[in-house]
Amino acid sequence: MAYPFKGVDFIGFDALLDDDERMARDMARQFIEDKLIPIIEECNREGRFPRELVPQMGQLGFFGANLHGYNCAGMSNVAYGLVMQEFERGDSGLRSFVSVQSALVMYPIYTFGSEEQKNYWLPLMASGEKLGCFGLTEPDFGSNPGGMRTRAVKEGDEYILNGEKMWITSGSIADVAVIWAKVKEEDGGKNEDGGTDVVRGFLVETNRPGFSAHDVHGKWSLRASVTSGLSLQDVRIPAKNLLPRSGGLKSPLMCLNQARHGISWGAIGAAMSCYDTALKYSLDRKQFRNEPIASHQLIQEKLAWMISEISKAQLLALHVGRMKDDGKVGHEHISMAKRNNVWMALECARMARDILGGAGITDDFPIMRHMMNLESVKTYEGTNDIHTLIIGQSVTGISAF
Ligand code: TGC
Ligand code: FAD
Repeated sequence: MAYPFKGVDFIGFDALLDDDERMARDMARQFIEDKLIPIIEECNREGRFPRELVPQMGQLGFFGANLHGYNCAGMSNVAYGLVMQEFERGDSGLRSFVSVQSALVMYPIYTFGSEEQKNYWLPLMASGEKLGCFGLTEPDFGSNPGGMRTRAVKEGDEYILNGEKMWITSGSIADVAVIWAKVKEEDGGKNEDGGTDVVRGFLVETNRPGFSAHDVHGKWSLRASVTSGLSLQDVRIPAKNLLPRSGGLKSPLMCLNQARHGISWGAIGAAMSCYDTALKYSLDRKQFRNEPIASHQLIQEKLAWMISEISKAQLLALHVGRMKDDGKVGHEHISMAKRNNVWMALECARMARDILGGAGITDDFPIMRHMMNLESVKTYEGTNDIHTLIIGQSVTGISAF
């Protein structure tokens, strides 16, 4: 199959993948090339999420792609990562949407849900008929979600939820929100340490009275993705909407590992787009002696840096993905991949923009859009500095949070 984008592979990375992994990547690449690339600059300008793409994304099996059963594609974690790479080559906003649907909503239902919850929600979410969002962050608790104030209180066979969530991807387009809230022990909080408040997950249908979502406007980043604040005021849900196997802050953090793994691959896609654009431009653009700017050593130094860092990022993501597939990965390894690869992509975007000179600031090219998107990617799912501290804690045994 021939696509305008041929991939970026300096070190024979393709040979490290199996047929299923290459097939998943190529399917995502073709979808992004055919459906997203032609409309993404317009979506970005308008601040519009391309919702019309959702049904086809469901048909192609992109939602919950690394989950098994319940109409999910059952891909390996590496194949799933390669799909995220292709989505983010298109736009971080669309990759974010898929990450949230898959890693932050379907994964917790799959991992912590009852059989009834799984049978109902997972097939509907795999097809894209139902959309989800993940409410962990609050206005006063971002890097430190353990401080959350959202509460669930049990009354008869219902829970009543109160609280505010902030910066929630897909908040106002979701049919269901996975809401993380503190619960008293006597209300179903299972605290093995004897404490009284335990963080647990709840499935909150967004049409319940007392639930509202308000979109964040004026974003310079992830403009093709919906970001919302959520308000829960005496929202009553049936007790059976509790995710029965969730218990403690560890549960939402396990979901973050899934999403951070996807981001470590996605960032490579954004970097590939920037590198590919800058390489082509530098071979075309002539300055001085009527020769392409690619003939100058300072431009070659930038291209060499980019292709080296992209290649190293590919190997890191692949290794961590293989460890994940083997059940041997630690969350600190995923932190390293997320931190390194997002930093690498942001540096590539800045260098690529520089190579394009003035042309680099327009949306005739995708670079500035990627750069602005990556500023959010650097912050969400744990900031760069929080991942530094996670790695620091792992190597020293001392928490510096
Ligand atoms: P701490 O006491 O360290 O940990 C509590 C328990 O959890 C365990 N743990 C983890 N388990 C699984 N995966 C992880 N990544 C884990 N990190 C820690 C830990 O061992 C402990 O277990 P146990 O058995 O002893 O109870 O908790 P802490 O309150 O000190 O916080 C730790 C910290 C700072 C690392 C954590 O809170 C953190 O990661 N903060 C960053 C918050 C964050 O990333 N938020 C993301 C929100 S969602 C989002 O941004 C979506 S963006 C859209 C998109 O994905 O595209
Ligand atoms: P803060 O935690 O206030 O951090 C501010 C600065 O202080 C950062 O530089 C940080 O690194 C630093 N800092 C904090 N603590 C320490 C420390 N101990 N030591 C050193 N430095 C520290 N959340 C969800 O729950 N669901 C979503 O779907 C979701 N989607 C998002 C989409 C977008 C576009 C964005 C921007 C965010 C989204 N988030 C979501 C929230 C995201 O996870 C948080 O923004 C992130 O965790 C950081 O929290 P904060 O913004 O409150 O920053």
